[in-house]
Amino acid sequence: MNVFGLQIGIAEQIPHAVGVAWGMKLKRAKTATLAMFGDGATSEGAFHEGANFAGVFKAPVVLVCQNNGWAISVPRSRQTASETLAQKAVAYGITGRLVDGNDVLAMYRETTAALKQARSGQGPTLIEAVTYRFGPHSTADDPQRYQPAGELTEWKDQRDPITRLRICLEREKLWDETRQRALEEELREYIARSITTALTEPIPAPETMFEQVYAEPTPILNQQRQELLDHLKATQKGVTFP
Ligand SMILES: Cc1ncc(C[n+]2csc(CCOP(=O)(O)OP(=O)(O)O)c2C)c(N)n1
Repeated sequence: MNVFGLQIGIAEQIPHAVGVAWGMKLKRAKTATLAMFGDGATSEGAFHEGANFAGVFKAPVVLVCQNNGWAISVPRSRQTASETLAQKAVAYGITGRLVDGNDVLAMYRETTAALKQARSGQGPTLIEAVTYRFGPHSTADDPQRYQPAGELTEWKDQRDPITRLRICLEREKLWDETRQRALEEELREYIARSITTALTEPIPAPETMFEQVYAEPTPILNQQRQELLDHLKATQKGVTFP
């Protein structure tokens, strides 16, 4: 699939994307990598190390910062004193682009251009996509405790990217209510079918979580794998679906 697993440590995916991009450059493959991260990630060391490395080695990478205004309860204003996040690109000698992240066509144009630039050996780009978080960060989060009243409503009512694209397409006579309803029905069925398929997948053996962590498992990893197998055997516990 050429897609990396999700990173839990904020910004860790950035050096990975830069490293893979540099590796592909060394192999003379005309390709590029793309990493996405939030505004909070720009305060992490991994972002700065990745961006610096990308600039020095002209790695074919596109860094897309989804600035949704919040890193859980930390507002963008407390994240950095920089006027924009895109301007951080200047210090690393890479292209910076400040884009309306709720404008689908603008994002498509800028991302395509950045990928083309990267693939043709012209260097990396940092795109700041300005947007807004439409829901809580997680099920443990309650934005009402920190979000200024009315801010979310303003973004939702006036800048929802899906509504904006729909209005644009309808104006161009490329979309209408009938097609919208048909698409929604098709997608509802697709999602229901996908959930059924996923739920009928066999449950993987617990020890498979140790696979594909490293090319060669480390002694500690092997030891932990054995401990898990012994534990499962001792407790006779099978794995049950939640
Ligand atoms: C290094 C690190 N510190 C803290 C956390 C806990 N944490 C998970 S998500 C998050 C906020 C992320 O905000 P942002 O980077 O803006 O991305 P968003 O979730 O808003 O897209 C935090 C602090 C973590 N996963 N990794």
